[in-house]
Amino acid sequence: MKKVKEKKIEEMSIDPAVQEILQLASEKGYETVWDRLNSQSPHCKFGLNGLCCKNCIMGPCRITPKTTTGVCGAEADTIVARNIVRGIAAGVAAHSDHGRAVAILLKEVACQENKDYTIFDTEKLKAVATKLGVDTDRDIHEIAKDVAEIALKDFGKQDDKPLKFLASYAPKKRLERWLDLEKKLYSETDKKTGVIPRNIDREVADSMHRTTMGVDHDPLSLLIQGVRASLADGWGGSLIATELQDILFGTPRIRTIMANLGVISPDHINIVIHGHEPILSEKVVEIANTPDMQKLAQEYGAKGINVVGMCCTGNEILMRQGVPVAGNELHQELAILTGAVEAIVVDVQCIYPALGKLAKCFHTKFISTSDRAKFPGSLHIQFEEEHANEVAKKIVKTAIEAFPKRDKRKVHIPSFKSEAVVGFSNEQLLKILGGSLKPLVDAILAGDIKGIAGIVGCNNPKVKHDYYHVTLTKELIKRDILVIGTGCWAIAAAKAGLMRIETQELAGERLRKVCKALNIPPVIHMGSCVDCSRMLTLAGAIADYLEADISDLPLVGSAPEWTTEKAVSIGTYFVASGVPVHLWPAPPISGSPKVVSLLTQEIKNLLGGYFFVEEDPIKTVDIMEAIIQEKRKAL
Ligand code: SF4
Ligand code: MSK
Repeated sequence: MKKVKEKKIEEMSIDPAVQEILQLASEKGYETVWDRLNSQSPHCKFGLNGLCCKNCIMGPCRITPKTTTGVCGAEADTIVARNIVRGIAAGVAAHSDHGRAVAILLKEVACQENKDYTIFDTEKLKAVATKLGVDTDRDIHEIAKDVAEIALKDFGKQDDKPLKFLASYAPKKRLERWLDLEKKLYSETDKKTGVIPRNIDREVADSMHRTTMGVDHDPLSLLIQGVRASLADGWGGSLIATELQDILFGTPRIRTIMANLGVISPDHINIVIHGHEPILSEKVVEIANTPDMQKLAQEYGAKGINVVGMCCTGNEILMRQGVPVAGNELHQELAILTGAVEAIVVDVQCIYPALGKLAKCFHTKFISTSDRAKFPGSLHIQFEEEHANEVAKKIVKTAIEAFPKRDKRKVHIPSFKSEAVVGFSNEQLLKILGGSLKPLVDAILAGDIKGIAGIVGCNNPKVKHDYYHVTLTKELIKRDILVIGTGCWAIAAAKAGLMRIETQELAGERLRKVCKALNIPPVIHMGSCVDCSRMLTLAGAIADYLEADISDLPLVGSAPEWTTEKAVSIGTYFVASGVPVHLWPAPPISGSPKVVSLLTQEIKNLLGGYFFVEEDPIKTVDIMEAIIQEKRKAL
């Protein structure tokens, strides 16, 4: 196979801290994700086009112009649709399992079976309870128990009614549209099918069931189930995770943090927390900051303990505790390569198994903590919520004990770090707006805010790291389009300095005026991947305020450097909620013109949202602006 040309370091990332460490890795011979991508390239075309099926052992089957069906007779359309639905189901499962863990913890705290955590934000608890129709004129623990039970029921109920969280949070016109679509689908297909999720786990199971060999072969029916599963994520599992985490750990409020590898301290014991679930990271931050642990760190010769975040668990503790963030997805190996990390502590999702081998080249302890996520080469310290304080202490002590083994000759910490204003929960936004959405809606109606773009998702070494995130963001604000977002995009924007108040100067005149009046940057950090639900509920609130549907609003979405199956689920639930969504790299569907047409065109008539694919970020913004202008005509 033809070997691909190795990329130059400046083609790999726009981040100077990343370039500096990649230079070091290249000189010292450490392998990174970019090297492994190079070894895997060029990728198999069947996989890239979605034309490979291994759903039964008569296969694996590949579709070519000569062999147009698999052994069972499945055609390209079926195979491509099945593959994408399986990806969505995996993404839904990941986000929703996260939400389930939080719901279980809330119930344990409510029943006072777990004393290591408390109900931190009673105001948020009452707000969530009111939305769900729970009586709030009672003891706080009783309210929390009912809220947790409703959440858990959304994972396990067996009736066909909509998820309670979806029914309570989705805007009125959107709910009506989904119900109308169900009626249409019932009559047209004469069979029970629909887009409204009934039970989060069931939608994952249904998606897996119908994509096994010999079940559902109709691409539309398959994709409709993909939509239903994705909605069980956005208006179900992810929403539950966000809302209940706010109750347990506090609703984010505005604060200033620092972002990039420069937050790693040469004099402190550095603990990087990476993954997704704040249940673990909140505790590690809390315990590391206790006088006992700080004193112990000093006894070992360090100035103290410096906890920093990475990826979405980084976003969680940054939003709630102001913990600095060392980077996004592609920084995880680079943090170890600074030689100054005593422990990289991980829970679930987006963690490269390569960390095990790399950590062994340094004094770094690679600590896994979830029974769901074990890694070759990791030190496993099982996190148990009921003994959270004890386990967190053990983790922090393990990091402290690694400090004397740090090899000073290997320490190389790039100095780059940027300030960022973060913590924009919907509650905070509302507060900034004076308690009502009116100023925001008025600014949209007047055209001072031309539209809102939500950017989400990962990094992907196939594209220049952070380049798409940053270019898209700068170009959008220049055109008076407010940018909000989550996940690794949010960290990219923070590192690039785009979340500073001074970024107002990069915005178009009209957007700048609004941001100055509100004293906010034009680039808004809304949290972790599950917090995409904050963007959904914000869109829903604007829609309800205007008595409109989300699809009537000048909103667009993008996942311009996406990697994970979770991003497919996120993109799909935004489309299913009425928002056009841009993707780059292209998803693996090009092997079926039928599926491409369903997801980029026909779905628009069904749900109002649709996907589009574009590599060039400026052309992408042209398309986004055209969509926004079109929607504005009907406002
Ligand atoms: Fe091949 Fe059909 Fe089995 Fe897929 S399900 S591997 S297409 S025989
Ligand atoms: S962490 S899902 S790489 S955004 Fe949520 Fe980043 Fe994507 Fe993971």
